[in-house]
Amino acid sequence: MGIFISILTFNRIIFRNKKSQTIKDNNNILFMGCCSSRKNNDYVLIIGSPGSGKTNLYKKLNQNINDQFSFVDIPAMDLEESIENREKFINDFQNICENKINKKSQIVSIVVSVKFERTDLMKRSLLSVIKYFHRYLDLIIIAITHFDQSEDQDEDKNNLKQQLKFLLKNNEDRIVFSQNSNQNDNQMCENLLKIIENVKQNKQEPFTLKDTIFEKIDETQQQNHLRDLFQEFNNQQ
Ligand SMILES: Nc1nc2c(ncn2[C@@H]2O[C@H](COP(=O)(O)OP(=O)(O)OP(=O)(O)O)[C@@H](O)[C@H]2O)c(=O)[nH]1
Ligand SMILES: [Mg+2]
Repeated sequence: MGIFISILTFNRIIFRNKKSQTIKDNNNILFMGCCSSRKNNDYVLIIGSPGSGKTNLYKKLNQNINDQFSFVDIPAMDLEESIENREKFINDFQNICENKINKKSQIVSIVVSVKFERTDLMKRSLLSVIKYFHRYLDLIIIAITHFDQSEDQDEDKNNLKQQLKFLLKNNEDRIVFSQNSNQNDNQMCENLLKIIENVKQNKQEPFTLKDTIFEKIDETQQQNHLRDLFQEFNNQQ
């Protein structure tokens, strides 16, 4: 079993190596995510499943929120679809974050967008994203998009807050509702802004890729890992 897991890890490292080589060979043309060109160094990532309303939300935030935060529209997260998608997302995400996290700037919050639909489907979509950030649950804010499709907004708001708060350490205050109607945009953005400020103030530790599946394995680590693997393999012979 130990060997099996090790071989899987080994394959993953090789695969990732190949991928980064290809990217390098392509004259460093990397997808960097869409990011507001503000001077502010506090970044807020917008992540979510394909078609969950990330770009729409990103545009609303840029129109309505002044210079406090810089938003980043992260490519769709669909890590279970195929190994190619997964590896591509990991590479892109590493590059985006490496670019954003430095001495002067930090990622203060992660907004996870989810489309308003059947609650079990929303839970599944949210879990498929949030599970990769379990170390940073305190930074997560849920944005429920397409809320114009709700027939009873007050009731749905209450129900969803109760049903989804388990993803936010029971803090239902970190859920916002977004819809296609200009008159509500300002209110929604102001609301979200207050939540982001709160999250930033209560932040325990800075966001890094360490101990997430997005952590970059450095060359020495890879070499050591390979050496250990071969040694283990030879000992079995
Ligand atoms: N009715 C309604 N439509 C929305 C809302 N938000 C987004 N849409 C529509 O849903 C579709 C997908 O929205 P996007 O913002 O492009 O979603 P995305 O998550 O960026 O999509 P990908 O980047 O492809 O993963 C678009 O046609 C939007 O116009 C909303 O709140 N209400
Ligand atoms: Mg998009």
